[in-house]
Amino acid sequence: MDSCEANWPSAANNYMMKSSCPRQLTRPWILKASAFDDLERIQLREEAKEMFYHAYHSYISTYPADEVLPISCRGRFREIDSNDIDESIGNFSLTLVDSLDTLVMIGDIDEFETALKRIIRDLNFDTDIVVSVFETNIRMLGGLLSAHILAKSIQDPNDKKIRYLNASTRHQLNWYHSQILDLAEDLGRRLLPAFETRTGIPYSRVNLRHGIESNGLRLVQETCTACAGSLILEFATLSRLTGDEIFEKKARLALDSIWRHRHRSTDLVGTVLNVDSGEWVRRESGVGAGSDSYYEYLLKAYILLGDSTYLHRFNRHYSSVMRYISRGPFLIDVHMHRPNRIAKGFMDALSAFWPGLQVLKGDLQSAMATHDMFNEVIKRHSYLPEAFTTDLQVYWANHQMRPEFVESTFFLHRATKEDYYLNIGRDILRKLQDLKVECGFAGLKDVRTGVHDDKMPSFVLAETLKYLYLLFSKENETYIDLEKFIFSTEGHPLPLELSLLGPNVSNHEADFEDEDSLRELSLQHEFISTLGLSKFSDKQVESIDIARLLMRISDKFNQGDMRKHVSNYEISCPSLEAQEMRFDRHFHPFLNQIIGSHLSTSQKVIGSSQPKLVEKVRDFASNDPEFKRLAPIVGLTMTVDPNGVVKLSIGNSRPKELSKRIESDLWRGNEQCMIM
Ligand code: DMJ
Repeated sequence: MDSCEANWPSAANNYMMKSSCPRQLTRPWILKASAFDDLERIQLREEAKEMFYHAYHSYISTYPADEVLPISCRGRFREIDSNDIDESIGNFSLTLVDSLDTLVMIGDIDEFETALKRIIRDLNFDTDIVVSVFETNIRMLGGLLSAHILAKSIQDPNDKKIRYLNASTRHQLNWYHSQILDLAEDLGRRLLPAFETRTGIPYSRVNLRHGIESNGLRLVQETCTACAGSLILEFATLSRLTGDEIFEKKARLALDSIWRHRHRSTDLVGTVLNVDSGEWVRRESGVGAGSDSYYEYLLKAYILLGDSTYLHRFNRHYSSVMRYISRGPFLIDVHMHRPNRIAKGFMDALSAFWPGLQVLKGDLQSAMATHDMFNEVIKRHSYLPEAFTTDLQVYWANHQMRPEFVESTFFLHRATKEDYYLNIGRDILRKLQDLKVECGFAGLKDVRTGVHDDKMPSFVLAETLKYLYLLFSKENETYIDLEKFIFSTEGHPLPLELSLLGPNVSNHEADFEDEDSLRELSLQHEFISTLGLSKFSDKQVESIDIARLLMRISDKFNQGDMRKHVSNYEISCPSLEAQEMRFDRHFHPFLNQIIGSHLSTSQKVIGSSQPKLVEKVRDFASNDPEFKRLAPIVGLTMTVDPNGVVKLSIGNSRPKELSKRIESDLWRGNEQCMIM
């Protein structure tokens, strides 16, 4: 048994025999030009767009329904003719709102404009309908907010704060006066009564007209961790755009409360808790259904809002997940109080978002292994079943065309530029085409029988088809500049500059209960400024500059002459703090990944070539204009050590205490962090 195999649970043996170890990432920093045939890539991109149109126009023929039933070609409404009790729909034209920003991403501003006008004319939230707070937030509120932001950006493409477009447009949307933001605010206020609980953790359901004072809503006190913990991105955006702090405060207090109720020694959370007592009702801890976007929102809240409390919490949870839940490429639920006891023998399809989140975290190697495992399941059953066992057997057989796997594929492709992920994307697209029916795409009741389900959830348009389109699009081919956004859990883009746009709601209640946590956070801050990130903003050096510089250096060492001298690469600096640096909010997630690869690897060269290498390094450092411009500002130095390892370091002074900690705990005695 090799070292990789030894880490895998024995139930995975079947899979192991077939695929041996997960693929290793080689030379992750090389951003190769894609060898995937470009014509084919463009065809696939256009095909994804056509698929979106097929779904969208089918839906529009049933407007103002929430969704279209793709086989019977009828609209799906809440409780009117079908007694539909699904609380993610609410007679509020869900699919249209959820699709708005996809229209912009594919560049159909005509249709975007028509859709906005429809919504402004017709949408009314003053209805006696009970909806899910979580679903309404991520799909409706998120859809409205990103549509408003994009409408503003189209209206004034030269406004410095909101310059988000890659392409010019003849549309001016002169008629638009923030009516969509008004709708979002109205909706946000209708969700607020849900937060009237002793813990600040919101009820899972609310009546749009009567709050929680009807339908016995106060009696239902259970909610899921993801339901309560995935509100901050949309609520903070609403606060920042309207200037009213209430939304962000409520969402933040809910997160504070979940954090307080985590298990103190394992740092794990369960999947269901009581909104009044905060007690855990279901104590299994995992990353799939019930918890998924809670983790996602902690990391993304940090990236979006720059509040390191969220990062601190994410990091603590991440370490616990990797310690207790992650087993080889699998993620297996454990009991939050007894983390060595497995709580479930299967994984769900929702967990396929995890590798995408790991890309943002910078843990590319684990992301690739888990993503590969999901791909194996798909290869075996043609589609990802709703749940499967660790020997890759079907556990829950339905398939809802969920976006998580394609989302992770998109992020992995952006981070690695490997054609491998385009090939996987092509397979996903082909399989999805097989689900095409008269009025859209229909999921499967059972992946083993291929029997269709007459449903097309709104997330197919908001996410699945969007991520497919984006996967086959080059950076400059999307109508909006994705580097300026972070995606919500429903695939709605929210701008990274958000924290500059409005009130900053911080001061977490009971943030850091113990001295260790406090110390860790202040060290982290110190480290970030020591590394020069504060200098970046002072001197107006942007993250993109430094990322480009690192890429230039990397390219240099992997081209022609130099390539001969490079023999292998090895991981040598898995520094926690160095990884934190990447999440300074001035750093874009995709760039984080690129920089991350540099930070965590070293490049070894053949001893005998060393003099030549030293010469090349010197030559580069003294002649490259970008290097010369940026190196003094960020404290960047490049050296070749006696073993022939090229070292790059950022930052030149470190406080004593921090330096001690780094040497003992993190950098294992290395004087400086090597980033090549
Ligand atoms: C979507 O609404 C979101 O991605 C959410 O986070 C999870 N469920 C669906 C997709 O599966």
